[in-house]
Amino acid sequence: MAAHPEEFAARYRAAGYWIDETFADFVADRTTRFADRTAVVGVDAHGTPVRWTYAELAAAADAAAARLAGAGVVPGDRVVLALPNVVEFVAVVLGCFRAGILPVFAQPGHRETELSQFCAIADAAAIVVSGDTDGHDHRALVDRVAERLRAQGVEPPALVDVQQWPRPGSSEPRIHADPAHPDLGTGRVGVLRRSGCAGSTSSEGLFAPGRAEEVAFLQLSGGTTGVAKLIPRTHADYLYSVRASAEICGLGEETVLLVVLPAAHNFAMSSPGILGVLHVGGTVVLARDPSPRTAFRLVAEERVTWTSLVPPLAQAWISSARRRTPDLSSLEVIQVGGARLSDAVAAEIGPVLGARVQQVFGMAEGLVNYTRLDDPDELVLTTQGRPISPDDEIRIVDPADPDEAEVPDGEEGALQTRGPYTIRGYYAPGGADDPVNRDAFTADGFYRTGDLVRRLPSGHLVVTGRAKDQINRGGEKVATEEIEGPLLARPDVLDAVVVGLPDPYLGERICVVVRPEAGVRSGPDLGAELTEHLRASGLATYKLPDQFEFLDQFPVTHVGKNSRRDLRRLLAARLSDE
Ligand code: J2J
Repeated sequence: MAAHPEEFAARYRAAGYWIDETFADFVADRTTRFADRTAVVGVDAHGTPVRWTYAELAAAADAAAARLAGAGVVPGDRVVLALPNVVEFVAVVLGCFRAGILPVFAQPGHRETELSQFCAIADAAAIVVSGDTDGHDHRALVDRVAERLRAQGVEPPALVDVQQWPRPGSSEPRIHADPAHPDLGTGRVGVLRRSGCAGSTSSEGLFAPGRAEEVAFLQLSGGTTGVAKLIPRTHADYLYSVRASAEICGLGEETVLLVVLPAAHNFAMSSPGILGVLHVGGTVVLARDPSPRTAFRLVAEERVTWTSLVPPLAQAWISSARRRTPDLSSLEVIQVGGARLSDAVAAEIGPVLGARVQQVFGMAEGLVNYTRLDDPDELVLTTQGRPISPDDEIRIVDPADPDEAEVPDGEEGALQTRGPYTIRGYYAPGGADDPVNRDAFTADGFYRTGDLVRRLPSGHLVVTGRAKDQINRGGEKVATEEIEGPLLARPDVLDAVVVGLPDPYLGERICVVVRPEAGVRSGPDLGAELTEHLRASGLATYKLPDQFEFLDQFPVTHVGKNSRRDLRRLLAARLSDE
């Protein structure tokens, strides 16, 4: 089960969800239509302030595409982007779209473990970083990625460092001037080279015919295993979610969006995000760091009307605003999503920050739920919203039932979904038959979200828990296996289990319960050594544990397939009680 079956595709076209617009068309149209309006405000990779009109953004995008071409990237290639919130990020994304290059949306916090997986799975032609960023040398990081890939027999990607580009505003090459790549900029490309899909032809089925229905980029899955999963989103499906999101949120030319979350995250890109704002001719303001101080300054200076936060940031804004009474008078809506917002914090946002709350429960695989701006307070403050589309199909099943029978109305169950902008399969070498796809999708094409929810008669969903081996640390998703794997490889660790413990600020914090080998001294020193080991193994910074616990024995579980999951639950329950 990979591409949407024709019967569904036909329905989505007939309903007007899937239209014949590619991202190349989108960029060309909006940057022309809104040419003189302000598109992007932020800083460049050197920290210099930049303001771009839509016309200037188009020029910057063309220049970025030309630089990728100069690095040997051709239409149809995948390019891993691991950039912070700098204006070059927007230029590179739109440049890729114009050129028919497929971005792979990584994060600047990713390290060689993640980046080498993305490069290998996507067979990336280049990796784009901002050299010296936030205290980390990303050029050296790319060297380490290349080393790992070579060791696996994979050709390493070209390094593209936006810090080595001319400053925005200086004269730039135009992509049409590159005779080596006559297709660049025409938008007439975007078909994946078959060799590109990890050397396999069996994933052909992931790509539907017709340009707008081809894959436009790869998003990242939060992940539930040690193996990264890439999410192939098509022009048609994603642009539908962007248009519908902009409409639900009532965005217009006057919208000024402050992007505080990592710009490449699906929330920041599309719910309604950067693309939703560019769709309507509004202004995107990029915050280089997520601190309330920076955000409050930008809100006041740029008269920001709209922003998106994860719950810990919403809390940070509330406590900061109580201390310094910033001018947030322009702010109309604060969206909160990515992790469960507590009802108590939700109720404080309006009174303290003076903006309306919108809860957003979304996933890079597709489905996005919003509370609507005219929903009664009760729903806005206590639910995570309802789906974008009338054709988003929701199924809530018994997580303990192997046949996945639906639970009675209103009861808690595991959420499965299918619809016009939800994928039918990950971008995997084995295509539909790949194990990641067999586990994550039902035979009839529903995506198993791993979330436990309850549905109200209004259709609003309440997220009540999770049935996947993942920790949601304030919106950042970490698969338990990613941390356990490198620890289990150590001779002084007999066993290690990662559990999420309730945390008043993060929602959940990462705790590793370790059974040391006999005779090994446990304690803070061992904890620090294990953290160092994880860092040295090349794991993303945000996945490093918050806490270690050492036990001589683990509680006993029933032997069986899910025993490790049960063990996690037992340990989490035991540690939370303490
Ligand atoms: C509880 N859990 C939530 C919420 C996401 C918009 C907003 C968020 C994401 C995102 C996104 C939650 N309450 N309000 O892509 O477009 C958890 C669920 C879900 C997983 C998806 C968007 N909002 N979650 O967070 O792909 O567990 O997308 O399945 O990063 O985050 O994570 P991700």
